[in-house]
Amino acid sequence: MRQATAAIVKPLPDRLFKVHGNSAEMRWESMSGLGYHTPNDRFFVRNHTFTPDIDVTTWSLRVHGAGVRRALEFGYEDLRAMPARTYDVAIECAGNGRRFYRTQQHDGAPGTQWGLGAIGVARWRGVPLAYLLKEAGLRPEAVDVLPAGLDAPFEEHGHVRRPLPVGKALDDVLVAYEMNGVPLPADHGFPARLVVPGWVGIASIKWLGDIEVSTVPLFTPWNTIFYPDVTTQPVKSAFELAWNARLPVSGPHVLRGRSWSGRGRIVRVEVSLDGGLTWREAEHHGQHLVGAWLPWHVEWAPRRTGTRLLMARATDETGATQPLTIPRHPFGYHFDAVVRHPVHVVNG
Ligand SMILES: Nc1nc2c(c(=O)[nH]1)N[C@H]1C(S)=C(S)[C@@H](COP(=O)(O)O)O[C@H]1N2
Ligand SMILES: [Mo]
Repeated sequence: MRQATAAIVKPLPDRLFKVHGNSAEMRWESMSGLGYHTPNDRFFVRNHTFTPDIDVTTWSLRVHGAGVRRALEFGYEDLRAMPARTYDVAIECAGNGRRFYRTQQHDGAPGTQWGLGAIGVARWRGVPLAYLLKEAGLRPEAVDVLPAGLDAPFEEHGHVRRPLPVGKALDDVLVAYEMNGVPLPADHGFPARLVVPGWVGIASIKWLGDIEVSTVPLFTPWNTIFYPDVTTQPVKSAFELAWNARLPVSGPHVLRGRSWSGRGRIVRVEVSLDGGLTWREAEHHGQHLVGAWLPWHVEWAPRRTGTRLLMARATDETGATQPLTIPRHPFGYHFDAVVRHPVHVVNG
C-alpha cells in the first residue's frame, strides 16, 4: 500500500463538489436532470484520513473470530467468482445536513458542515455478507460482526471499524466490489466495501481488510464515542438546485428534487414555494426503490422577482415526516427538519 498524496483521488471540480477537508460534498445542482443513480464522478466522499492505494494482487479479506467455525481468507478474484447480487441503494452520512442546525436553528454542532450533499444512490454489486458468514460456518452464538478498513488509523483510535449486529449482517448487507457497473473507484472503497442499506454511512466500511465475528458485543470508538446509538437514517428531501440559484421570472420552471428515508418508502412529498405559507403535493417521476430515493417535481411560474425560500417535506411509509424544527443534537446527526432553500427570482 502506497500513501496517497491527496486525501481524495478523483477530480473535485468546483461545479460538482464542495470540499470539506478530507471529504467532498456533492452539489445538488449537479444531479439536475440526471437519471436515478448518482454518477461516480459526483458521488460524495467522506474520508476520516485519506484514500489508500491498495494493490489488488496482494489484497485479501479475512473473515474470522469466535463466531465462526473456520477462518476464511480470499483474494479479489475469489470474491468476484462468488455468487453476486446487485442493490440500488443510498449511502448517506449521519451528519448530512449538519450545517442547518447552525444556519436554521442557531444550535450548531462541530464536525463537517455538510449541506444536503452527503448522500448518493448507486448500483452496488457484490457478495452478500450472509454468504461469507455461512461459508465460514457462522455459529448460533455469534453476536457482532466487525468490519475494519485498510485506510490509515484515525488519530489515536486505530483503523476505522464499527460493529454491526449479526441480524443486520445476515439480512441485506453486501460486500461490494462494483459501483454503477465499474470496479469500485479508489475513493469509494476499492477493492471492496460494505454496503449497509438504510443505515448511517459509517456502517458501510470502505477498503475492507478484515471482518471479525464475535460471540460477545464489540465496542470501538465508532459505536461509543462517534456514532453511539445511531443506526437507520431519517426522512430528508433536497431540491436539485444550487444554493441561491437564480431563476428568471419568465418561467414556468420545473423544480425537481428527491426524498429518501432509511426506514422505508417515501409515500408523500409536499412542497412550499412561499416559505411555508402554502403547500402542494409534488408529482413523482422515475424509479422508486426501497433503500434509495424518490424523484419528484413541481411546476412553478413565479410572478415577482425577489428572494424566495423553497421547502420540501416528505413522509415515509412508517408515518415519519419532516418537522419544521428539531431538537439540537450534540453531534449534529440526523438533521431531518425541512430545509429552507433560498433562490433568487430575477428579470429575464
Ligand atoms: N475505512 C473507512 N470506511 C468508511 C469511512 C472511512 O473514513 N474509512 N467513512 C465512513 C463514512 S463516515 C461514510 S458517510 C461513508 C462514505 O462513503 P463514500 O465516501 O463512498 O461516499 O463511508 C464510511 N466508511
Ligand atoms: Mo459519515
